[in-house]
Amino acid sequence: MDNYNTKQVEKKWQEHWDQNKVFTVSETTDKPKYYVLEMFPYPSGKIHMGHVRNYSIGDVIARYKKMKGYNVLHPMGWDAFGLPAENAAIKHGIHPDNWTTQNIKDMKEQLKLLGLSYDWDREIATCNKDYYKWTQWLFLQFYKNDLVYKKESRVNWCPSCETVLANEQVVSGSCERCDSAVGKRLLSQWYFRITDYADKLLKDLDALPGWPDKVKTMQGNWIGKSEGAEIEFKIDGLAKNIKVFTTRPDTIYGATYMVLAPEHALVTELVKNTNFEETVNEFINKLQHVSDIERTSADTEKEGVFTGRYCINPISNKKIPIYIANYVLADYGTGAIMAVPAHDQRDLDFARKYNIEVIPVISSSIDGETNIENEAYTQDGYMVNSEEFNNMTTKEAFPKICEKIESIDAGKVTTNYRLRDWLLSRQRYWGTPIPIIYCEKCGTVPVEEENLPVQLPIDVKFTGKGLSPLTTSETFMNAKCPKCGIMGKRETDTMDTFVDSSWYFLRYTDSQNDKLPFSKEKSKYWMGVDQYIGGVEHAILHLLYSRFFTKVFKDLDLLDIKEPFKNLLTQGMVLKDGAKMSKSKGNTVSPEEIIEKYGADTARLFVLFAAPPERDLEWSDQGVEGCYRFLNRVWRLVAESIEKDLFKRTKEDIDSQDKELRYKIHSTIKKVTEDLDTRFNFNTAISSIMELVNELYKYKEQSKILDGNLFKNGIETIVTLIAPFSPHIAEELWELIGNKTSISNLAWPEYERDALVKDEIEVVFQVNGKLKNKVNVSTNIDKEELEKLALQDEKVKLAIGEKNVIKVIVVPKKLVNIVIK
Ligand code: ANZ
Ligand code: ZN
Repeated sequence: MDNYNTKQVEKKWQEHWDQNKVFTVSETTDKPKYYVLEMFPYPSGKIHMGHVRNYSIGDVIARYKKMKGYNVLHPMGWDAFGLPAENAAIKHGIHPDNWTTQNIKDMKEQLKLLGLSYDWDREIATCNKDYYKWTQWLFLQFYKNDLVYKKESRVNWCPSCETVLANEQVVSGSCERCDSAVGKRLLSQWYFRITDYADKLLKDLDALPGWPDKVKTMQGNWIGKSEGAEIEFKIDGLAKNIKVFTTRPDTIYGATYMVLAPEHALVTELVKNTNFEETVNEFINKLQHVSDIERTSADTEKEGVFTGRYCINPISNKKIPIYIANYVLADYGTGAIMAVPAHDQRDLDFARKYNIEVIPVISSSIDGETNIENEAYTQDGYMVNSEEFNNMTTKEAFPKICEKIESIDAGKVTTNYRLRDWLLSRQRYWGTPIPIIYCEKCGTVPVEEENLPVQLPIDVKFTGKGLSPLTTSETFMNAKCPKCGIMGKRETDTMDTFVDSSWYFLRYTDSQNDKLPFSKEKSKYWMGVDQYIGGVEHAILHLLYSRFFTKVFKDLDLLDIKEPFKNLLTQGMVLKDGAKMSKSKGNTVSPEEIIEKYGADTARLFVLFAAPPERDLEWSDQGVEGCYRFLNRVWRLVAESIEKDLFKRTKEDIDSQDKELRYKIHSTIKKVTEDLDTRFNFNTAISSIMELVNELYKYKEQSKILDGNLFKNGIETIVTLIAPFSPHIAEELWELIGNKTSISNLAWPEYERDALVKDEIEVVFQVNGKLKNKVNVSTNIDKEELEKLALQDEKVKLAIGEKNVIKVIVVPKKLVNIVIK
């Protein structure tokens, strides 16, 4: 038999899987379904080790579940719209379409080298017309149901990408993509009404036991539900009220000033034609270019100016000054707060700076001790300085004060969310065009469904400056109004690529459908995704948006489920020398080179063996070498067995070595099955397979007479168990052993219970608690016999010597301890 030739073996089986459509699936089956999905890649042109890890994890699960008898859907596609293609166009003059198509082709070839069990017939690319047509169609359904709207607002603007960004794409004040400082601009933009679903998105996190807690916590914090009250304060000398949002109505007697966000609609009116107008306007201008994140960061100094106005606390009737300040944001709550410096640190910092009164209204003890210096008291406690509410606990006072506020018509209990509506429009070319036409007569008019897709034109100029490149295309810009027929102008913004990726998992269930984005029947059969795998960097945006889309689709009767992903696995990063592999750090290892040198089976085995999937994985050349040696060792074991015809050897009686081996075979099946089933402990599964390989070598070399049947069973077990991890070599060895069916279509082995019952067990003999010997005894041995055996043991006898036996303690099946003196 030949040596292990990775290239030959891997090519042969990749072609075999392709030609025989081994991983093509349909709904017509009597098996239970299993949908395993890895987050689809952006087609940058080259796969990296992070991809190899992500897809290897998915592939083990897919192949294992198939062998376990499931009808497995395992698809792959391309998140193909986005900025890099457009930047390449600007820089190198290549059309984004050509650039993307070529990259997809290249990356697909690289993925194929890994031998992943994808149903390539379902491949999608979000930049293809037959995909984005349906993204547009879905947009129209949102539009019809008032779930998408256009509004003018101050939005995050990246000066370098020349586009707006969603809040989610601003990372500590900088653009997520290019790291430039993000500013604010007043623009008219499209929004999805995701806030309508805030409560559902939060509540249903409880229905996701298969998600990591940390991801659920992150989503929960992002949605940011706060329960509190809206309270109206009358403005002194102006027939207007200011509404504040507070989570602490119980502190209302301690409100010593009021703060409006500088952008609050009432600010201009408050200071108009007063001495304060100038300073207030100056302050507003100064803040214009400071991002919200900077403004509210804990280490930013609290700053503000007095408006010259006062308002009246509706409960205490106290007159308090009105300020504007950097730390109050326009688009949270009502954009105004009652400031309680004694019990809120931000307010205290501000009050100390501007010499504003501090009134404690909560004490940590019932006797009314309060002492506020520079640290606010933010815990619960007992009410003080609060008239009829004094001496109540804060918990008791909270609802009572709310009741009072409601009874005098000064406000109501409310819930507030940190989540904002999702800004989806981008001033970019390489994205899904928004199917809207602006007509002078009819206003904003949606494109009719039968006229979809609104195609991206080819005749655009990429200058990298100014408006969306779509404005440079005459053919695109001018379009007839669907309502009245006169010439109108098309919307030139395109959609955020997160829109494309919020429903791709549904398209896979029905990727050829030309009547609908997906049919109800097919999505009903396959959804939800049984196992979703991807990076934790998508813990908020992508997952939240996909959940939102799924819930909307259910409400629009397009779908039957309320959550898209039943189980989520967030894989760790691939590190080299302790840092995340990245081009900029220059510490990458090329998957292609590793495959070239060792083969895909080794590459896969290494990334699965080196760490549990959720943990970070440190790259190790020795580790890769080790996996390669292991596969060679398996290969040689099979090769020798075939050459020496070992499987044909027969044996009359089974001896203890046979029994041991049989035990090992079946306990390995049990262990690997459990590791794959419940915990995805691929690394420990692989190490138990390695142990079994060692045992078989030992058996081959040391057994007096080799039992050919048992030995073959051991070898076949190894080959079957490694199939999900290193499928090419498994297929090849399986065939060499003489099997006709592809191992990919084989059933996963079941362990035999009786093989796991050892009829001999090891017991320990001790003298005065010290270990003297370990012996194997029959499981049926009784107490007296065990005691006799211990006392006759040579090593025990030696330890007793001339001394007297005082007592013998027997723990059946475990130990005998002999006490001597
Ligand atoms: C009075 C008060 C007293 C407050 C106290 C807190 C502690 P979360 O939990 O994040 O919802 N707030 C309200 N709107 C704001 C805005 N637009 N910009 C900045 N701060 C704002 O926090 C709600 C609390 O944050 C509110 O409750 C309000 O301050 C402040 F001892 O009101 B509180
Ligand atoms: Zn019209």
